[in-house]
Amino acid sequence: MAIWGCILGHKTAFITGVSGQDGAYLAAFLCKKGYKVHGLVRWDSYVSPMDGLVRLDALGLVRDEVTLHTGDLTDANNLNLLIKSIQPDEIYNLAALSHVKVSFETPASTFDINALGTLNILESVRVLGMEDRVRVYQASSSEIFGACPAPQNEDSSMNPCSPYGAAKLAAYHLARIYRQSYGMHASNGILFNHESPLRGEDFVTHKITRAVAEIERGRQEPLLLGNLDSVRDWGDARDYVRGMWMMLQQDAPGDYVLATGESRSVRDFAVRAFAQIGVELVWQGAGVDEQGVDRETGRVMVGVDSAFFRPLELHYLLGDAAKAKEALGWQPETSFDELVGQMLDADRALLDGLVKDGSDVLCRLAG
Ligand code: F7E
Repeated sequence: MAIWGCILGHKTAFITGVSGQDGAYLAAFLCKKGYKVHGLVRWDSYVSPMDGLVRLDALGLVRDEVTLHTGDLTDANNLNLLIKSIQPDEIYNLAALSHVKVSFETPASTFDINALGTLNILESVRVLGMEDRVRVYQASSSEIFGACPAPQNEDSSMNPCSPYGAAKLAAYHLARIYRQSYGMHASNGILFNHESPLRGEDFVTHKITRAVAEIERGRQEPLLLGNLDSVRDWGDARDYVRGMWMMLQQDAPGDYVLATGESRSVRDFAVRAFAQIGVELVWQGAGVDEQGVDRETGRVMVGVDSAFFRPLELHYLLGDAAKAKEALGWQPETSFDELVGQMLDADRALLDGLVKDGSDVLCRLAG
């Protein structure tokens, strides 16, 4: 099947974590390029099987374009059989426990999925003797840098400060070891934070835009956040999945940082999002007593809740993507303001019921 695919010019891709933000956008991107796309989804006892596939559904991909397989990254035999039957040209390992704070609560399963799961993919490719024909993308993360001073690039020291970051660093090294030991085309995409209307609402950006859209529609409770001074380099997930694909089109594998090179604090993000509904935030108080107040009305819009603090915080991330720009020709295309505006517009449309489930807006934004 793969041979015919090659003759016809169609490549086959296998995406783990296809139902997540990046998986859905990457699947849409590859389908547009003519790839045959297979995706790994974990079984879960949803009320409706579609509940776990909302992002793919929003991009119109569930029924026709993506072949879904039930499986689990921690089940090596399951992965072996799938990779053997799919015969992919490219594997994108995007499946992960991706919430840094949750990784402090479930460190063992985080390590199983994020580190051992990556090992299972690499080992499958090796034991199936496919290392000469399969290219592997490993979703690495700026969390591997931890406390390293900014800006961070491929040569920066890696001192993760979360179980998530430690597991991602182990996976990063495994990809390099398999590349060096077996000549495998395995590349690490060291991606800084990347957001979109499909971002889970427990990540700070979407939590903020959703709350702002709700406040615009009459919600009275303030938005409660954790560390307001944490700084991140926020880009657009749609730009970043393009970069993943570019890495696997290179003759040689490598490790690449993808980032915008611009950093902002959580506080800045909130200020920008509230500005879009005509609210100018001013800050009063300090620490857990700090509040973001509407300058005009004096109403409290943002408060601090220590429940959202992490046992150990990564304070400052700012990426230097010079290598990806030079070697891949990659550039982020969406500005920070466009990103905030698009996320807010998608939340507004969902809340207004302009679209049944956001599909129209999300498809338009899929790029
Ligand atoms: O937090 C602070 C929080 O959860 C960003 C994942 O995709 O990017 C993501 O990890 C910052 C942190 O993302 C709240 O303490 C304040 O400093 O949106 P986040 P993250 O932890 O940076 C990296 C690159 C990944 O690889 C990960 O998979 O915002 N913060 N208040 C808050 N964070 C959350 N979630 N909720 C708050 O209320």
